[in-house]
Amino acid sequence: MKTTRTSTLAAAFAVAAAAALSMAACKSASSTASPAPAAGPQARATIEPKSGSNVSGWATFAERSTGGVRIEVHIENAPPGIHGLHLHDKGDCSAPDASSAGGHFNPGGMPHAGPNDATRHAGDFGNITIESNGTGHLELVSDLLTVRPGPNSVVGRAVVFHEKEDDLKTQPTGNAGGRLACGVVR
Ligand SMILES: [Cu+2]
Ligand SMILES: [Zn+2]
Repeated sequence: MKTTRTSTLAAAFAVAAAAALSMAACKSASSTASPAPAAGPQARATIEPKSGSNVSGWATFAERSTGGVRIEVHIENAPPGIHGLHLHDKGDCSAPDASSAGGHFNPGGMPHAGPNDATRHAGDFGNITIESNGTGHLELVSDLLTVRPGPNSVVGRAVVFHEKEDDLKTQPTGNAGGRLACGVVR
């Protein structure tokens, strides 16, 4: 009886000690971490159907306090599979085939490539995978873009969703085919 009680107490103490330790860990972590960064400049695009498709969606751009832009893209009603997705030079989606958006945004005068290549168009977001239900989601961070005004700003450009997969090497388009949807970044 006495042994059982002692071990129960010991267990209770161990739990309390662990809780105190984890609280202490939390406290020291929060006191040494830098405060949450204030929200930086943000921009957004509403992606609309082009070339007779039903594809729609949105894209958001958030400038990080540590540099670079966090990009999130959501696509709906698209053909399942892999599709090229880029930021194009001109914020003009008025043409029925979105040709008005121009070529890939390329302020650095680089060759076309993939989003993980050091040398690439700033607008090279690579590909987005569309699931069998017609939706797709893409998240990436780019160190070649800003949201605030400047030569690399995303504002006044256009997000374009393509018919085919971007092969990440064919110049200057990645051979991604037609433009199924387009949205101006504002
Ligand atoms: Cu494109
Ligand atoms: Zn490109």
